[in-house]
Amino acid sequence: MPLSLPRRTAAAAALALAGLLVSAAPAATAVPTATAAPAPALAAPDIPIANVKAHLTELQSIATANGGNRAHGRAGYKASIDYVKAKLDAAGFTTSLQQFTSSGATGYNLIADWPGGDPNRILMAGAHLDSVTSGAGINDNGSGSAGILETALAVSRAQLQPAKHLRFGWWGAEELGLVGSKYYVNNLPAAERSKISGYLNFDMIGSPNPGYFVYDDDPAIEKTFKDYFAGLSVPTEIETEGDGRSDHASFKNVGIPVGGLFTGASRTKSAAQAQKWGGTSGQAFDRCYHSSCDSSANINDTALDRNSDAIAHAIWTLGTEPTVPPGDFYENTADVAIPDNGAAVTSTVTVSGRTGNAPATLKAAVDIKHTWRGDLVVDLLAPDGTVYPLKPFSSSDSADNVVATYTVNASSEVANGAWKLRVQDRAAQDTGYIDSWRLTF
Ligand code: DTR
Ligand code: ZN
Ligand code: ZN
Ligand code: CA
Repeated sequence: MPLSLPRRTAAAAALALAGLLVSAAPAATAVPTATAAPAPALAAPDIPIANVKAHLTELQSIATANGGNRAHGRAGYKASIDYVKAKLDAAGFTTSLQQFTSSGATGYNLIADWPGGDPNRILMAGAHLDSVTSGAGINDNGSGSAGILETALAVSRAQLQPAKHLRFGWWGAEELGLVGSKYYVNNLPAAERSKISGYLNFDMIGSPNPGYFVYDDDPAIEKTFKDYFAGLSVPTEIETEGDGRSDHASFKNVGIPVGGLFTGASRTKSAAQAQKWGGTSGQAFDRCYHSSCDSSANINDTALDRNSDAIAHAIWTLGTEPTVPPGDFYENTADVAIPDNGAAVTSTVTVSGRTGNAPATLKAAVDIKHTWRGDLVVDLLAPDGTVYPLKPFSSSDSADNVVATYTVNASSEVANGAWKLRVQDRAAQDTGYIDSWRLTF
């Protein structure tokens, strides 16, 4: 930091006196400059719980008429598939039945595509439709099957035209070991798998003594669900017993981002959980798990309603995300004055429309006008507050301006959110301002 006042500093001082130096302008919300500003997310409709329950009533009737179950290889399963398919055909979906054999019996997956959307960016939601042989499987998993069915019908009612292509799947033989979903994924060419931007799984979403669990796999999908429940002031927990225990595992095993919701099975609800969710502590989330009593009476309507609405929220939110090609950048060109030898200031870019985490080679290009740049400390702050130092203080660096591009490994950070450039002038006299900066993914 020099003894005399360099010409630039005097000029800056004059501007400051005249009040002409731009003050800390409000952080502009940056938008991807390579594409138009992202379209605002459309609000999902409420999913009528009565409609979801009507599907469960039908699945119960099917089980009752077919030996009391809807298990793989039994008449009740095929009747369940036929019921769901008929609803989707009538609603304008393109459906297909995929047959497979397991344990000597024919199994069926039902795939339903909603026409339109980017065929190279597919958002998929799925649920297994089969029950165990001991019962009707209304919570496990009529609940998930009915929740995505009614959401699909809501897409049709809304004639939704999302950016992504929407696909729904109802799996056979999950109870035999994820057989149907594994068959689907294994028979999907790699080029087709890579088009699936995310798979959402719903297996038991109406447990009678419910918990509200969110899968902690893909961070963007997880956040979408957690934000929804936060909007309801319903606390959630990370789903910890499910890895490998439902159909999302078939997709996760081939590298497709997954997420989902779960209201609990045979594990016992703790006192703390009962405190935040209600219900009965010391009792299983679903006392009828894999039992003959998993019937229409084995459903908590509030849990089923909230989770069905959460499914719709995720489909509308993730499905309508704009295309943000990789390598795009987000910038803020608002000038922000840096107080001489004073408090740190920040400039924010809000990243949206991305899924997953930031890259290991996230680039922060900064343009700071400032004499004797050694005065400055420059950091990048991730949306969760993690600090990535970019430039340290230097008592000897007398050059002007910081115009540089820094590469940071931000692969542990969720891409979407408010990223901040933080600058502090830690020595008296020389002053300046943030001119602009940008993040390139
Ligand atoms: N395996 C599922 C039920 C189940 C048990 N734990 C989890 C965790 C996440 C999803 C599902 C489950 C079944 O019996 O169908
Ligand atoms: Zn089961
Ligand atoms: Zn299940
Ligand atoms: Ca500027």
